Amino acid sequence: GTACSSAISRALSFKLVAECSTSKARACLITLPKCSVESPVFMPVGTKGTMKGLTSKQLEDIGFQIILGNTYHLGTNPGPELMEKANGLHDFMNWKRSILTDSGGYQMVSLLDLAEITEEGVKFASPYSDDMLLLTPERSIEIQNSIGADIIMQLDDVVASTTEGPRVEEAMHRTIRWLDRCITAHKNMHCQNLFCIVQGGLDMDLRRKCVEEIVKRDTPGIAIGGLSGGEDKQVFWKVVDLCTSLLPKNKPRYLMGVGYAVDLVVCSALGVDMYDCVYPTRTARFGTALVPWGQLRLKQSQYSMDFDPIDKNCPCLTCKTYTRAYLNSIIKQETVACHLLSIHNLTYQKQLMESIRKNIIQNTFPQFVKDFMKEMFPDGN
Ligand code: PRF
Ligand code: ZN
Repeated sequence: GTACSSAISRALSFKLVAECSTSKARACLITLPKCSVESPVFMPVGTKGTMKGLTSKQLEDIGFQIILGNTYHLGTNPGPELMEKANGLHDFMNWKRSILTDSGGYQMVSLLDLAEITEEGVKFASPYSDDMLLLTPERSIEIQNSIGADIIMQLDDVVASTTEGPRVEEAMHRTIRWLDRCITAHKNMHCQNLFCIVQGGLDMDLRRKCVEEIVKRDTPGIAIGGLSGGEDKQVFWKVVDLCTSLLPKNKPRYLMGVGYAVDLVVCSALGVDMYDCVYPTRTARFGTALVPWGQLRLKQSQYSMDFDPIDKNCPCLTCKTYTRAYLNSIIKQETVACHLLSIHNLTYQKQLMESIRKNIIQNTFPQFVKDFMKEMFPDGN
């Protein structure tokens, strides 16, 4: 795999900067090999300047300190050899700050419904050829070692959050067995941090058992997976609340696949430190802008004569340069509008996380939550 250049320091140091006195919210400093990360943090998905994706330069300008790197060459096209030749994903995409990669199985299971899960791993049809590929825990780690991200994820067995019965328990136990295989396979302990993932569906007992087991493995950080799949919000928040209550306080907690503003605020109050989601860029592609009072669907004709920016308080390039009317008029030539809306939506996410962090540090987080909710839900629901 892409070799580590240094074995001097630990690959992650974690500092609690401030704790809210009325909720479980915390502001932390997570120091990774390439860049420090201030949390709570939202990680955008860094694609290579495609339709909904922004360039590394644009993500850096918005101020992101860590992005999600694509594991976009799982096994093929052209494969890990490319990463070896490119000297890792940081150099390849010219991103000098931190990167996290996911293990790939979840993407395969959720994107291609042809995936089949066995004890060996996740079997799926290659998106590039007629081949069947088998992603084992060992293979996932080998690929992620070659990509060289600062944080890598274990392969986990994810079931839809609405699944009930023995399959949920099986997936939880298999996730722990796969964690052990990932730990054994991991070659770059001193420069890449392997995070484990809590599974167990919406079952409180399974979540409790899972946390108890994986915490023993003492990984540098812990993710909460298997949520945000259409389950009831109250139940979703309850599971997060339980997990954060059981997790060690001195390690980062990463809630996977969560990115709605209200969830970022609530889950930060519950003690989550890291998030990722395609939502802000995906919704940009559909012509929707995120604002503190909800969303603007800029395709609607009500904006065709509206000469205000998306949000007059937003510091982004799009809001400083263009009106709602202009965006409405170009939205059919998708690519440009999509980029401008992605810049705005990611700036909104970044600003929201900065506000959360600042208010935790200044011990004004409870009032911030009240103000946020009042603006987002003026009718109280
Ligand atoms: N596991 C992995 N990646 C994920 C998730 C998960 O559970 C989610 C939540 N459904 C998003 N991304 N490996
Ligand atoms: Zn803006």
